[in-house]
Amino acid sequence: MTAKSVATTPFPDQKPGTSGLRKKVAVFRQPRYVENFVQAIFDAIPERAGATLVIGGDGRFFNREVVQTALKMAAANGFARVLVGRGGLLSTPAASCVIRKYGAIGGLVLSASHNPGGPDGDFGIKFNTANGGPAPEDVTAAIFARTLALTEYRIVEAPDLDLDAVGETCIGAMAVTVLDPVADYLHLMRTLVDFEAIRALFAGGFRMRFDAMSAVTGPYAHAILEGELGAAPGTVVNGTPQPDFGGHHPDPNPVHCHDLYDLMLSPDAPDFGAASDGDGDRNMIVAPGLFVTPSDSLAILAAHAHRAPGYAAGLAGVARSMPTSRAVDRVAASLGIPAYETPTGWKFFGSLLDAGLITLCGEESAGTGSDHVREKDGLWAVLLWLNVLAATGTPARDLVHAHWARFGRDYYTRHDYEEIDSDAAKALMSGLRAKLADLPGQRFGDLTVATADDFRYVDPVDGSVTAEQGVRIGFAEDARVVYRLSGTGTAGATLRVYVERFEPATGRLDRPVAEVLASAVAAACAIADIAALTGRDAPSVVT
Ligand code: VG1
Ligand code: CO
Repeated sequence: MTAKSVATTPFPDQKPGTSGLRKKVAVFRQPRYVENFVQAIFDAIPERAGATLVIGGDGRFFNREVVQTALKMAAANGFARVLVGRGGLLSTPAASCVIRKYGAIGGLVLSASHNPGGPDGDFGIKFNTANGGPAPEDVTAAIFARTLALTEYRIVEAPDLDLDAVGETCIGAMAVTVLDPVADYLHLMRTLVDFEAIRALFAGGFRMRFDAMSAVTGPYAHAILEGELGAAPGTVVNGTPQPDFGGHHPDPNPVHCHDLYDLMLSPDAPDFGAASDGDGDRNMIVAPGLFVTPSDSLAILAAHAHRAPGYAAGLAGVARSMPTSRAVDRVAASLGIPAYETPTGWKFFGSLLDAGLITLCGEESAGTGSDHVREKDGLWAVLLWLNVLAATGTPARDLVHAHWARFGRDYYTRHDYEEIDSDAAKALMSGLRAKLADLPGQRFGDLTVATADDFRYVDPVDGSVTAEQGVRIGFAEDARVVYRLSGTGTAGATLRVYVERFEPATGRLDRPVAEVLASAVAAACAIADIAALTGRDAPSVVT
């Protein structure tokens, strides 16, 4: 079996975004498109000869074809071994786990996460480095630069491998191990959370629903929740991964996961509801009658993590992305540990986790994680919640209310304006940046602007600087608005507007979120002139 070089020419649009390269499936299916990007990644790994690579994806349409292509290219590029999940499946956190456990040099994670799948949906390829985390900015910049200079890619001519049976095989001199995608992840979870306590909880009649949204978490949730922990059969719904996610948008929020949300808000609600996204790194938590915002979930887990065996020694520190509410900062202050604020995207947590500065971290976009892997981890968050519920014996809803009664409540909402014109979006952001200096002191309804800036991050570990990470407006009344453009969309631009307002523990903690935030939302629209510049008088999605 010989490797051959195939002549190619660059594609100009292979710049990785917030989380890898994401495009419509039709873009990825252009001849040489996948090959070019994979070759550019491999060229960015100078030490690849003799190394181990991990390959896996969320099972969406085109996953199998890209796995086969990547395997043949890995063989032609000198890797000694590839670990691939059975059926080409690995959830994003499981891929991170496998990279770290087996000392791989990195991995290809094939996913467009929460974006829809199927032939008309999205596909994505992300490179994770040896720490198991998304490649940092300097690596993605090198990959992009390489995509613009490619003249050839390398591949072996070989028949497709059978990926549906666990075991050892090879392509030429390269060994290929087909792994059970769940096993290593399950072992790791056993070391972090108290399976015995959660088993006792379920044995005592605790009822839960987990919606896997026809995506990759299904097999993990079936095996762990129903298999290991004894949750009643039927606890996991939509548990079989589908290439098109059953036609749904696998984004675990009250809008796209409304079946679960509606159930949890109905009189028939079980004790706990949770869901995960396309690639298994996001989580939604819903208590009976109460959606738990991801920002609150992070704060609550930080306050109670010591109840789980993996975190019994306490937390070194915590981090959140800038648009995430400050709820976790309040917990950190009470624990006397540092709280870091990073740009959006999990890659920015990597250096803090590697340096041991933080133990838990999260984002407002339903991402929660810890130092156990270098990705956010949906099912892990659910298991940690179950551990906390078992250890405290407190119903989920009461736990949230008790948290607010102690720390106050950060009322929070995010408004997304999807698929707006790219030039209009850029004009809106540059218009905002141009008036930052004039905003302080201006009044909008009952709010007065106190601060206005564009978030610039200096990584405390390696000193790297990332600028223009979102415009943030702080109000004297302890409210905040943040604007940024999405880096994961595949059509036009998406404007995200993040709005929050703090109510101290002594204040009113159970008001409707929309009511509390109405004036801040109005200020956000007025300051950025959203309706005039985007032609939209309402957001497409409110979470
Ligand atoms: C979004 C979220 C961000 C998250 C990213 C990847 O990015 O806002 O918090 O890290 O998706 O998550 P953006 O640039 O579209 O706002 V996932 O589950 O899509 O890998
Ligand atoms: Co995801």
